Amino acid sequence: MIACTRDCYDTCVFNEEYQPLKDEPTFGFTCSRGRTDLRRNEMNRVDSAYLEGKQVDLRQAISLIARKMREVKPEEILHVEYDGNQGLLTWYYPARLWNLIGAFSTDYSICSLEGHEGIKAHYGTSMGALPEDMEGFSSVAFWGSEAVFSFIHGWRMFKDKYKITIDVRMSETAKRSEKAYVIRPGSDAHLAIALMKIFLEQGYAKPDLVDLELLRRRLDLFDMDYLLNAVNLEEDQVRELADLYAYYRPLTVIGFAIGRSWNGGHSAGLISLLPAVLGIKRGFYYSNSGGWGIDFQYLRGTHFIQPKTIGMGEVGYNLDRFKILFVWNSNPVVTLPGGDRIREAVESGKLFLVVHDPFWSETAKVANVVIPGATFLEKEDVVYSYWHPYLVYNTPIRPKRGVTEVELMRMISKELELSHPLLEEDPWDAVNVAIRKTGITIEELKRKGMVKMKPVTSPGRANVDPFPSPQELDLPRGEVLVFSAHPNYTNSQFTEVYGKREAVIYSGKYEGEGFLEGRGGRIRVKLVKGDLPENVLFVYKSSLLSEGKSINSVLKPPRNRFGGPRLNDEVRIILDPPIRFEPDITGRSHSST
Ligand SMILES: Nc1nc2c(c(=O)[nH]1)N[C@H]1C(S)=C(S)[C@@H](COP(=O)(O)OP(=O)(O)OC[C@H]3O[C@@H](n4cnc5c(=O)[nH]c(N)nc54)[C@H](O)[C@@H]3O)O[C@H]1N2
Ligand SMILES: Nc1nc2c(c(=O)[nH]1)N[C@H]1C(S)=C(S)[C@@H](COP(=O)(O)OP(=O)(O)OC[C@H]3O[C@@H](n4cnc5c(=O)[nH]c(N)nc54)[C@H](O)[C@@H]3O)O[C@H]1N2
Ligand code: SF4
Ligand SMILES: [Mo]
Repeated sequence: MIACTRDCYDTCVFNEEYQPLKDEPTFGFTCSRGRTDLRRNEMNRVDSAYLEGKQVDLRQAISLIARKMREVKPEEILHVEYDGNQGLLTWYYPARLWNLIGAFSTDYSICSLEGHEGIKAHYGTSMGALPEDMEGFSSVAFWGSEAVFSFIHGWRMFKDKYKITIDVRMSETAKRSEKAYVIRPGSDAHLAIALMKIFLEQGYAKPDLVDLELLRRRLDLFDMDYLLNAVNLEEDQVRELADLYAYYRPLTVIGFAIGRSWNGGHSAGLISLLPAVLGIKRGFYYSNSGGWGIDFQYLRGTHFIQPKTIGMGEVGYNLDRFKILFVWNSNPVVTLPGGDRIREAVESGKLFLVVHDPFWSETAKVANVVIPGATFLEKEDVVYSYWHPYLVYNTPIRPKRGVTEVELMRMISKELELSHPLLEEDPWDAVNVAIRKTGITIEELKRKGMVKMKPVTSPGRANVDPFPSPQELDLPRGEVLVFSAHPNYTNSQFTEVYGKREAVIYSGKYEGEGFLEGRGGRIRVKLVKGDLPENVLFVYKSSLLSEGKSINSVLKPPRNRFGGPRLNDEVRIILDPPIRFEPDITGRSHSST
């Protein structure tokens, strides 16, 4: 058995012939990436170790890495890794080496941290509905989620049910839903508050899961007109949505975009309260990763030593603090704000960059040292999902190429003559300890291939507080750049199969070429006019590169309430050549673009 390890809700499970399992959670179908993985596995691979662009022996590369590490202070080393592969031995366990030596870590906040914290603040857990709970719902509200592309099995579950979408544009999910509400970017907290006010006023609210008296006091601080103005909907529309919520009692799917938007954690938390106010138990779903009881801290060794951390949104702007950057399982030159500055720091000789990746990512291409990685089809690992409850033991179905993360960690430790129980613990023993709370042993998992976990936490009663005050909520004034998944790519991956896509900014008002300007700088971009609100600019998060520079090079995201970066930030478009106004035949002026 083998699970797709990509950062994806679905975590599809396949048999040895790489056919998607007929049973849950995969139901015999997968996405375009899943269908091409075997072919992709032979493309664009890093085939040996490289030093300054030249093939070298792996041992030579390792000894250079160790020598460089000896020359600097531990806190001048930063390791950046993310969810390129969700395996416990690929993503988590190898961080032990870096944590033990006292290197800087990121806070892993680029994607979902903010929303997790926002929801946890009310429920003590961010664990939401399981697939089996979802089956019991007759309706769904996709809130800031392009589920048609990003969550294909979740979407399939609700395809024939009543679907409501709340987005800042007519997304594909919105178009295929029975009802869609297009609101002002970042005004989700305001909308959730307005809905709660109507739930109380109309007698829809139930006291089973929340303290309604306290909630009423918090809600009284908000004026309905102010809320309606903020969300940019008519009162009738918000009342209609409240009625639909009370009637259909939908499962609320909270997309990760919510945490990366204005009022991020507040919005995620307040949206997650809606089902509780209606008395719906486990009525939301965000990400279940924190609910299985997998001890990620143990795997990373952070139960033993707490590393100093830097915000993932801030890495690109703080490179002068570091002399060595060690990257695996992520492609920060493209995907992190200011990530292009990594390339500049390497080229100017200020930063020594080591990348471990099976593929020639944009970050690998600019690295001083590249170490070839093995793909998930080529190594043993344990894989969990942030949606379904199945834990999978991955058996390789292709011959191994390159080195695994565990092997690399071991080689570097050995070269540095490091010895510590955390480094010497057998990785399978470490996994066994880390999954103890799930009640599953590694022995059982290896034998069965796939085992169903029982969550260790479940959202019960919800705390009304921390409820934001009107002063704590803010709204963008200008145009906001928003992102979503593309069906053929996972973040920056799969260009070897589906081609490189130049960034295109879709806008409600601009067409042509110009500059995209944000807090971090400006780049030249192509603009295409589409059906979008005036204040929304949209780009697929898999086509971030414009003339070789990532859209992330203009983003310098402020931190949201719980520290997550606000990627969906305000930006400006400067048309170049600028719009010319010419009189038209009616004598009024019109724009030529
Ligand atoms: N502006 C903007 N920026 C964004 C986003 C956005 O919406 N807007 N989205 C953000 C989000 S949601 C996320 S999750 C991040 C994702 O950011 P990244 O984690 O950088 O995502 P990927 O592009 O998927 O890069 C994963 C890398 O891991 C490598 N990889 C795959 N398997 C393995 C393996 O087994 N071992 C090793 N060593 N490497 C492997 C892949 O080849 C690839 O280079 O990007 C974020 N960046
Ligand atoms: N095919 C495919 N699937 C993927 C991925 C992929 O790259 N490709 N990536 C995976 C990863 S890493 C992630 S994080 C998820 C992402 O899952 P997605 O569903 O792609 O993205 P999100 O960023 O959660 O949500 C995107 C939606 O939120 C809307 N939005 C933006 N700002 C706001 C706002 O302020 N309010 C509201 N209500 N809506 C807003 C956008 O218009 C967009 O339609 O998907 C995962 N699945
Ligand atoms: S990327 Fe997602 S939908 Fe596609 S095969 Fe992997 S887990 Fe399944
Ligand atoms: Mo993500």
